[in-house]
Amino acid sequence: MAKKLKIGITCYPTLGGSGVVATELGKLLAERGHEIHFITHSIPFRLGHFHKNIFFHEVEVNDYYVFRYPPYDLSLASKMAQVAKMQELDLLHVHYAVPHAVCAYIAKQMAGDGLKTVTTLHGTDITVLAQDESLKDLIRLAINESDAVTAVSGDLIKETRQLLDITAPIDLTYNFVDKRVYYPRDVAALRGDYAAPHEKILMHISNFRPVKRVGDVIDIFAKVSERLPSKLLLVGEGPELTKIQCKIRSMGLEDKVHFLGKQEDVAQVISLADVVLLPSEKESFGLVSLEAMACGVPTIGSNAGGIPELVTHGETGFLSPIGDVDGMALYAEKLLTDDALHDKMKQACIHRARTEFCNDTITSQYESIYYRVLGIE
Ligand code: GMT
Repeated sequence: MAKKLKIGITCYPTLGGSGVVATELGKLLAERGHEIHFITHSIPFRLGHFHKNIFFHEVEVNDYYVFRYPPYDLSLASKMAQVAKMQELDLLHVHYAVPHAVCAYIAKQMAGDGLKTVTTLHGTDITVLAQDESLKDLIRLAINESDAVTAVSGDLIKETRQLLDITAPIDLTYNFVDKRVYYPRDVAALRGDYAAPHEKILMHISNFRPVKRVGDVIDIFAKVSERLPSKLLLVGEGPELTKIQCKIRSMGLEDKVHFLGKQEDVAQVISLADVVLLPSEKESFGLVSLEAMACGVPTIGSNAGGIPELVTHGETGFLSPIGDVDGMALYAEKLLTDDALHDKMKQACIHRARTEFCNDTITSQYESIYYRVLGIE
């Protein structure tokens, strides 16, 4: 039997797909008997129930009055090293390069070479932050000093190599969904709260940041709703939300759009949708689209970044160039007016999510990376 490991995990615990992936991975590894130590500023929001193999170590920041910016990164690095020594961790697995991979590098200097580090790149840590000249060299150093680096799509691997001249191997570890949680839920009783029986439901879920192009979501929906009785459900919140609310009002769509805000039970919410819209400007993977896929909901979106590795055009959704709202609206209309096509895509979505992006497969991939860096066959 392979050795059970002691693994420290650091991520953004309260937001974003990277935090979700890190937390879910930690839970799955704990189920396999590994001891998981989350080292973050807050308890990860998807952590859920007590598990005997999961521990949480809170990073407390020193906010002495001379600091204009309390140094979270230094406190994190120091906590990582402390936990590594006290708990005799085998490795640290950090999600999102900035600052986590840099902190892991410092922690390794403090804890000693026996501590291995694995960095998972999630997207904007490369596609946005590595474009910033003030961070670029630091991100390159942190990547080069990691014992293994993984990225969530082939496209992100390509972009990392191009932007940072990285030549070391980068493992591909796609995002995954837990098929025990993400499956088509029976939401017949709920659906009536949002749409009449003859209306279709389009949905968008995101952090409402500019890269998500939520304005395109509204434009696509406006075109679809002219031709087809339909409702739009917007889930999540973020900096663009107020602008989007104003746009909806100025287009006279307020009676057709529901804002659901942040939701915990994403599988239940997504199961309400007939289609999910993801017209992003940048998207290294698009976890929400995978969550939808697992619940039998096709995606219509852009072909940005890693989305085409997830959504097979014509089989599990339709993709158009970034900004092509006319094309996306036409695809939505085609899908939503053809029940046979919708049903075929729904089945293809469930099959693809359960086979290609299944929790068991991807957890095993991460496990083999850990054993590889530790020199355990
Ligand atoms: O911008 C976001 O959507 C948040 C960001 C994050 O750090 O959580 O998401 C990134 O990581 C996700 C998990 O790997 C990916 O599914 C998202 O595609 C990626 N976002 C972008 O690349 C914009």
